[in-house]
Amino acid sequence: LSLFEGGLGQLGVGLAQMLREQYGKENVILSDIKRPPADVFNMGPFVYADVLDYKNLRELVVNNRITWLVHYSALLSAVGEANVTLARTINITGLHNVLDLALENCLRLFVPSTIGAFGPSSPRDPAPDLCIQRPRTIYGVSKVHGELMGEYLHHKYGLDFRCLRYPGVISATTKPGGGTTDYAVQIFHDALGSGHHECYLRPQTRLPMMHISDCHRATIEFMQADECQLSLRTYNIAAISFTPEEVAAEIRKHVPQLTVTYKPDPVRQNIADSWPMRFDDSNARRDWGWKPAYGLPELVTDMLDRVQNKRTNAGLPVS
Ligand code: VAH
Repeated sequence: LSLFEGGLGQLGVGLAQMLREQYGKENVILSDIKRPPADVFNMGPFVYADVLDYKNLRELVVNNRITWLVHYSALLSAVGEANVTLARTINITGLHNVLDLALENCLRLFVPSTIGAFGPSSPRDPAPDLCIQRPRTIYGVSKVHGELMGEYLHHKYGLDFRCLRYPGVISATTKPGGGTTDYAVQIFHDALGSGHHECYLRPQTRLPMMHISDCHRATIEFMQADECQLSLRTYNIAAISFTPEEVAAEIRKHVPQLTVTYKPDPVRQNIADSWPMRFDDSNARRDWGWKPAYGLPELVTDMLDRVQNKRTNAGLPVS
């Protein structure tokens, strides 16, 4: 039985849906501190859970005989830089609550990390699993701390801690959470809406990215891997790596009228310039068979279809 907290962010609902298809609706509990939309509420069990309220989390784990915890609560890169104290509290104190809970109840724990766990002194093209990590955001610092704490508790107490460093995740029906890669979602909505995208990164800013379906499948395959397969507890996973001008050019093959202007936002440009341009995920491919399905053409085709469907269902004009 798994409990997701931070379940109403960009990733929680879709992953819960996939796990429910495999393990049954009642065996996956989604939680967050916000009221869920009706369709999410009707999808399966949803409860209130605040990652800062240890007693609330412990009651949920005990009363529902939870065995897996998926920890999706975090403030992402850009929003964290605007709320450093809150980001430190949620991303570090919240993480420690989840780690203590996992130890106390012998839970298996999945915690995502990110390309943001690397910094300007890390190898950038590609960044391997094991290298210098001196990130320059509170988000990145908190995620490196999460990796180190999880691995320490695994080696000292045998905690089944599992962590994947996600690239920027591209989704059609859920909003990204205020990060630096969010432009790569917005550009699809703009292409089919106004036809114009104002990009807050420079045209040649290369970042690792991944279709949300690949992200969910990687997470499930990793959670299902036998422990004896894992030579690491934290893995990079990669799929594609593109720049704003490359994704715009690919979209224009379907939406020729798309125009893009570039107005770099210093905060997010500096963050992006400190992150890897590509990931080396050879350990994930070798240890537990990771293999992405969506390249850039497939991602663009799928995203345009899904965003167009979403616009049609919302009664918006076809561009
Ligand atoms: C961010 N989308 O931009 C998140 C993610 C890899 C990027 O961590 O902060």
